[in-house]
Amino acid sequence: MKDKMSPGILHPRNENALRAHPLSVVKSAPIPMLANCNPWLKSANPLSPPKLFEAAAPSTMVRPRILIIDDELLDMQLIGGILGEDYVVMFANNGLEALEIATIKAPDLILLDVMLPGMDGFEVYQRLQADRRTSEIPVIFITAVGDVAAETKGLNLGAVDFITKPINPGPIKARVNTQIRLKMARDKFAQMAATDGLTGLANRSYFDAMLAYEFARHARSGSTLSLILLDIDHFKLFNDTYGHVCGDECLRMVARAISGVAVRATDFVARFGGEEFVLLLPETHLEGAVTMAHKVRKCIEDLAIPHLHSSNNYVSASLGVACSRQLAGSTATGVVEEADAQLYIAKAAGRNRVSSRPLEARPLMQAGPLAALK
Ligand code: GH3
Ligand code: MG
Ligand code: MG
Repeated sequence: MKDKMSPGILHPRNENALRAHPLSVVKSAPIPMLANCNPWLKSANPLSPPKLFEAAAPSTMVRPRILIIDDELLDMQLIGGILGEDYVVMFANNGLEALEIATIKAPDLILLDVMLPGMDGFEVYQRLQADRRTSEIPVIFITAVGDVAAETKGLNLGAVDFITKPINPGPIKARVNTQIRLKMARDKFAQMAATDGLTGLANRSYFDAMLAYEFARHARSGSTLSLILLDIDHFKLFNDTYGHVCGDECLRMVARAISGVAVRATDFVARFGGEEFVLLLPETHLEGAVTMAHKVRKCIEDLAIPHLHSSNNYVSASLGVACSRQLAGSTATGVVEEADAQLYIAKAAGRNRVSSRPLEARPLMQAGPLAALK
């Protein structure tokens, strides 16, 4: 049997004073870098995928990636040699190949020769711009020395800089380093804007973008999307009893527990607000989502965080589950509202439980009043 932390450690002397809690001596673990915590693209367009974390945050974890697009082998080798020490260098010798590599490998910077056979550098640039997966990648044009018209055109199109042939190691390194530093700073900012500072999970605005994107994707493909809304039970009393510092640590532990259960690459966990969390489960039917919700509930119970005012003396959570298939004419907001309604039922039924409507009862709920606002 699991050795649970004893609630007996609680402070006995003054009922009004904050009680000592085992968590108050727990040193907070560093906020984990969660695989599904993706910094998010500027766009609110639901058809535009929020950018993958992996693609956008190479800063300290891996070396930045640079794609060199040039049809002259010697130049490519020369530039590759200059940059290869500090960066992961990839090559393409024509426009089509370049577009493919840029889409798949998400480089941090592209060096693009203006003079290419077939599709020239300007056209490659315009195609990169037109695709949301590549439009944020900074591009430096490579032009022939003295080709002012090409430099002007490139900069007017939106290139961040240009370098000239014949290649000089000093200037090229300096210009590339500057652009990479700027890219890293932008990525870091995007990551921070999408992350909840306390738990390290995705934050609410990032969740909203993911929900819109996943919902649109599922509507197009006709597949199933499920959602779990989770609320910690009697958390106000937890704070009142043990203090907000313990409350914060409790939220971090719960966040880690949820992330430990949602391990599929497509599962997405976010802090919905306060002591509420949300799991977005693409390609998942109601039954699968309910099974997942039970696992999450148990994991939180198994943390065995003492809570004097909880029915079993430990921190627990209630969970509401909804599935896009259950809703007639469902909307993204409608799925959240259904999960919220189920969460309310779980609370009313005694907390520390999972609630969902049976599938047979569909259509279960029309899109709620908020859906009309969207
Ligand atoms: P219920 O079981 O019905 O959900 O009751 P509850 O007490 O959990 O719900 P209520 O909405 O009354 O209280 C939520 C509490 O969550 C109040 C608020 O102080 C606390 N809370 C929200 N965000 C944070 C946070 O970031 N840190 C801490 N420590 N507490 C938080
Ligand atoms: Mg709440
Ligand atoms: Mg609560």
